[in-house]
Amino acid sequence: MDADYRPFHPSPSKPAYTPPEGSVDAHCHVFGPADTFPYAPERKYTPSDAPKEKLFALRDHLGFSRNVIVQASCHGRNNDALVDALLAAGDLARGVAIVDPDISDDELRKMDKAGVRAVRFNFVKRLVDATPRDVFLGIAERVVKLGWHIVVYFEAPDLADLIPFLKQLPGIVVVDHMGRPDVSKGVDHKDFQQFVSLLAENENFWTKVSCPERLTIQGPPYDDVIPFARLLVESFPDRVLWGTDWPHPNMKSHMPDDGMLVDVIPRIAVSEPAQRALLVENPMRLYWNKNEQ
Ligand code: 0GY
Repeated sequence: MDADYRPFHPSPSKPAYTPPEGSVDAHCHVFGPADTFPYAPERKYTPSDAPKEKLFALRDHLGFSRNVIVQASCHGRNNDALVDALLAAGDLARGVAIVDPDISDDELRKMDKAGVRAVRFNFVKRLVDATPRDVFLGIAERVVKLGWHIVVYFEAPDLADLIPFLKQLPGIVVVDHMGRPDVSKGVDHKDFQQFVSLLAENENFWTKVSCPERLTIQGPPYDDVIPFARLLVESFPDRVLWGTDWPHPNMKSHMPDDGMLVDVIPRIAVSEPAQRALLVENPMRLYWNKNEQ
């Protein structure tokens, strides 16, 4: 683990909010353990191990039923830890992989069988070396044939440049962490409004209303992030997902208490139908191909 790396919270509180039956944590990771699943040589950070058993225990502790486990940059394009977790979880988890452009159809099929339903394209410069956009497009065209979708991670200043590329992607495109707005600028700022317009004008775009702990300037209980997430939930109720982002890689300011993150949910999805859509119906439709729980 890097010297300045913060491990996940050792004993998250029990949330006051009870998620609806069948809720999905749609953005979380597994890391290592490194002696079984070594970190990628090209990684930009070395986390503390965050194995599947800990993730599944957190899921139960928080009152969730399922996970969508997202491949993180520290494991590069080797999805073994992800696939191992998916196989252990059975029907209770789905996965988002990061793949090589020359991955074989056979390997893609194996991942599909294990529960992978998407690939992730990462544009965050501190996390990855750049991949040419035509390489990403080639991967996208292959995986949509399997019924998979695309997850993208970028930061707000890069959105304007990325929009033409994002619009070329086939199928559903899910944007991580609300496109990482600068919350000090407010929801009416042109940068966030550009993101809102992207979703308004392109019905294949979804977003995760996640990561208040990463976006906040004020800190917990994350009052400064609530208006951003709430606006998205209210504008696009059937295209939003929520996730813990456990084990919260690269947090510099503080390590969140996952119970407190769950307590943000009723502040961003105020009504019971909005909470059911966010936590159950939307992720079940996208990752389990089911209209209802
Ligand atoms: C997240 C956020 C981060 C890291 C990664 O792939 C990754 O390493 O996604 C980050 O550092 O912002 O969603 O886990």
